[in-house]
Amino acid sequence: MKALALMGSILAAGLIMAGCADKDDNREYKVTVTNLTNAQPLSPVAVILHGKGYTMYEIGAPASVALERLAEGGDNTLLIAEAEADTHVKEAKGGAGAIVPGGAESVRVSGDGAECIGVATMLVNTNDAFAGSNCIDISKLHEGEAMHLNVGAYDAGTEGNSESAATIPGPAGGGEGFNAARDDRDFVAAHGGVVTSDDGLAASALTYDHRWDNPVMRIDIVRID
Ligand SMILES: [Ca+2]
Ligand SMILES: [Ca+2]
Repeated sequence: MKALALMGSILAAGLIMAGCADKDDNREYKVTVTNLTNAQPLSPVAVILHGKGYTMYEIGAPASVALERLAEGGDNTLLIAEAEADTHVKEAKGGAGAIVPGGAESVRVSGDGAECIGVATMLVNTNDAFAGSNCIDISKLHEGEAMHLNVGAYDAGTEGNSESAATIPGPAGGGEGFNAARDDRDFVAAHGGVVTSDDGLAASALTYDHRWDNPVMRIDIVRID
């Protein structure tokens, strides 16, 4: 009986501890990004846990310089640094490296009171195509629950889609990344896709392999705490 009583008190203590953990406001999410393209490596992702007061980009509005740097050169550092300095952002993290076609990477972010997860990455064999979502609503995701969505490609609108080798930083071109000039329509919009040399754009460094059908990326989110 004594042993049983002791077990009972240990069990009770365990439940109380679990109860305390549930009241902890810190929430942790595992965000897995999967590259669904045929020949478009994705640049190191930016994953941002934030409230609705923060906006990474807006369809129809000019891209920030930070997004321009990511979309033209695959460089997420300014985007992450600016997000970290924003009071509406709980945590901003970069991926470990490029994600090859068919590959995936997981990034964990945590904080309390966030409503959204934002994700952005460049399709590196393009001028300024990126994929992502400004605000994936995670406010109703309970601990242990998962959600996923597929996303298409956007054109940052900050570089003309010449497809020339000199302007494509990915392995298909080996050319320039970010350039401060804005020789495009200067607003973010859905990407119409690449033309490629196989479809008559003689100066294009791209071929049929580099085309994509949307979606280009899958995002899986699991709330783990
Ligand atoms: Ca463009
Ligand atoms: Ca530019």
